[in-house]
Amino acid sequence: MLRIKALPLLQTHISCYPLVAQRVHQLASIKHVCVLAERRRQGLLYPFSSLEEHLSSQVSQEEFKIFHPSLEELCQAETLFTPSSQHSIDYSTSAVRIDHVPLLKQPEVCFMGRSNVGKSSLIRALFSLAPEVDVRVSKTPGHTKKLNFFTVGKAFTLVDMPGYGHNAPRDFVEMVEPYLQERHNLVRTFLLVDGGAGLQKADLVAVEMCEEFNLPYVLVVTKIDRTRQGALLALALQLRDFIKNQTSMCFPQPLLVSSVQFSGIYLLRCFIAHVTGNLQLNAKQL
Ligand SMILES: Nc1nc2c(ncn2[C@@H]2O[C@H](COP(=O)(O)OP(=O)(O)O)[C@@H](O)[C@H]2O)c(=O)[nH]1
Ligand SMILES: [Mg+2]
Repeated sequence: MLRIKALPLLQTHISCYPLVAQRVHQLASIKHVCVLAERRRQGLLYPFSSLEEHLSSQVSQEEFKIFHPSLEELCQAETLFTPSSQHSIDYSTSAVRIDHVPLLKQPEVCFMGRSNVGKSSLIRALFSLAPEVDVRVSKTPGHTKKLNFFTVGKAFTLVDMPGYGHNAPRDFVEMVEPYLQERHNLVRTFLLVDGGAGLQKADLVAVEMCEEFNLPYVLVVTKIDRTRQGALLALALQLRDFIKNQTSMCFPQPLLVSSVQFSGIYLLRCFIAHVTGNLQLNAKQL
């Protein structure tokens, strides 16, 4: 028999949204994080804080705190991800050809990464306060080459890009490349990197493409719950140096997330709220 006490992170409750009784992750909302003990709370809200204690005081942590909004700002960002009668969050459409991409005015962010990097899981976690949003997961990873569009009220659109693999850059030609090149309302690209695998050849091809097209992008390290802290810290430092020395369009701070434990999800929501122009921050952050 399962003992609920032994599985606190998997505990869920039924949402109060009227039509469908979907499951909502226990930590979907920041208010559930705020009641946790300090150390755990900090680790969920600002994942780098769990790593910094392993860092020698001689090593600069500056780049990991460039984007460091207050708790209040994280809460404000959450309202954007919370549906209401005036603010619906929905899967909108999919485009299998570039000329099927919908014309939209609102700012857009897109998520790209290798198949299996945790893209769908991350988008689900971001939208976990709107559990009826259908984040489609392809049964055959990397097989469906389509762009999925999600609308967040009138505030912004989020695009789930087709996963790529060993065939990159060939994988990019039909959809990814033309989309990135032509999308005028695209304000930020999130490039996901598997925390266990680190930067792979296909990721480097994606980095090159963002650089070539002059697109502002951010590296997001996924599945951080799976990686030992020492290895994760080494990866975070390696990515920081990589960004500093080999890129010009990449945000200097890699963001760390776990869609299972929900670490970094609140910070990423806040980052999206800010770059789409929906949240002013007190301190100059970006
Ligand atoms: N432990 C852990 N597993 C994850 C996480 N995110 C995704 N996964 C797993 O990684 C696999 C691929 O995830 P998915 O979201 O389908 O990746 P996608 O192909 O990039 O959309 C699935 O088995 C997920 O359960 C995470 O944050 N932590
Ligand atoms: Mg997917």
